[in-house]
Amino acid sequence: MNSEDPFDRLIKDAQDELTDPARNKIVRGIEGEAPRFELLHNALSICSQKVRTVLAEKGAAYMSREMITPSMAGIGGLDAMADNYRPGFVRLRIHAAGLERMGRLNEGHTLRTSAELEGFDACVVPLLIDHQKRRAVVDSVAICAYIDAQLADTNPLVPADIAEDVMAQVRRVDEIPNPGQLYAFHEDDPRPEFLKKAMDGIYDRKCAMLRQMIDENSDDAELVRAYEAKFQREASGGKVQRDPVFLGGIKSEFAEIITALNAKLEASDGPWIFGGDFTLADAVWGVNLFRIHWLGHAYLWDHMPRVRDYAYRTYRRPSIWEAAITWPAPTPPSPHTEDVLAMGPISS
Ligand SMILES: N[C@@H](CCC(=O)N[C@@H](CS)C(=O)NCC(=O)O)C(=O)O
Repeated sequence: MNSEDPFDRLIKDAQDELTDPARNKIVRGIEGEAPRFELLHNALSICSQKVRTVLAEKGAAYMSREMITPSMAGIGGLDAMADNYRPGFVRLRIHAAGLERMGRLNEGHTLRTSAELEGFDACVVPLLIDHQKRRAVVDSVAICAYIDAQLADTNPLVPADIAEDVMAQVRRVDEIPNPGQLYAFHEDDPRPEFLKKAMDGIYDRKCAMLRQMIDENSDDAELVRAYEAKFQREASGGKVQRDPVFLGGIKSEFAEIITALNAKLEASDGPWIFGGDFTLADAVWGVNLFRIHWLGHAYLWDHMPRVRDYAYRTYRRPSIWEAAITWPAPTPPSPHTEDVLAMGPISS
């Protein structure tokens, strides 16, 4: 690493913000070898869980840098600045995104995280660094596809003959309004109590942190532009977090999403969405179904045994088990998924 090189400098600045040794560790490393990949991520973030799942499917070693996001701070009762708002991290994301994406910054919030639908958010996890190719990659859809393409010889998750169909499913999952379940206060809200507590007032806390970052970095126009957009986005999130009409729409959307998944599984001639082979579509569905389940919404597939069996099959896939379900971090267990934890993974 050369501290004069702009890319190395950006990486070093981001790394220097993440110094807690307990949150920096090498996963699947080989003694004496620096891993090719480095992941800046968070335990609870499903976008991070998808990327960790792909790395696990590939058996890839990586440097894991776990970051504290506002939700994580809320759950852990921490009064800390979110790592994903720190300048070094945000500058690295801006660099990775490039001019085109920075031209479409995300300023609204419809309680979803798809960059395709909402624009680019410079202040979120995950981010992958490929030290061999000297590239930083952002957005979980792009990162998952990138890892699969780079490690094409091991366990292909986007097989060439069905690549378009697999990626269409991956994008479909990316569009699911997950924050509409995680952050929002619905009628008959099934979320675990610790989560309701953590999410109460979260958008105000996010806005206060972003205001602080805007003030502290007023000499960097690009950074301020990214923070301002994020501030607008989080302020709009706060406006719909308890809006019963808006949330009614999200609830119906989830029911439609699961019905569509059921139809997709019905059309499959194997245990996975595209037949006998586990693909990236199954990896992202598994992670997302577990999140829905963990939040208390598995009733959505009570009358769809095909979805229920598929959900458990994905949970017990060793990669998902490791990357999303039992990833060691202060993510409290949910009463809704106690039965899953009692099961254990199944080797494929
Ligand atoms: N489209 C992005 C979305 C990333 C995203 O929204 N990450 C969330 C966690 S899943 C996050 O970092 N939230 C923290 C915040 O908004 O402060 C991706 O897929 O990587």
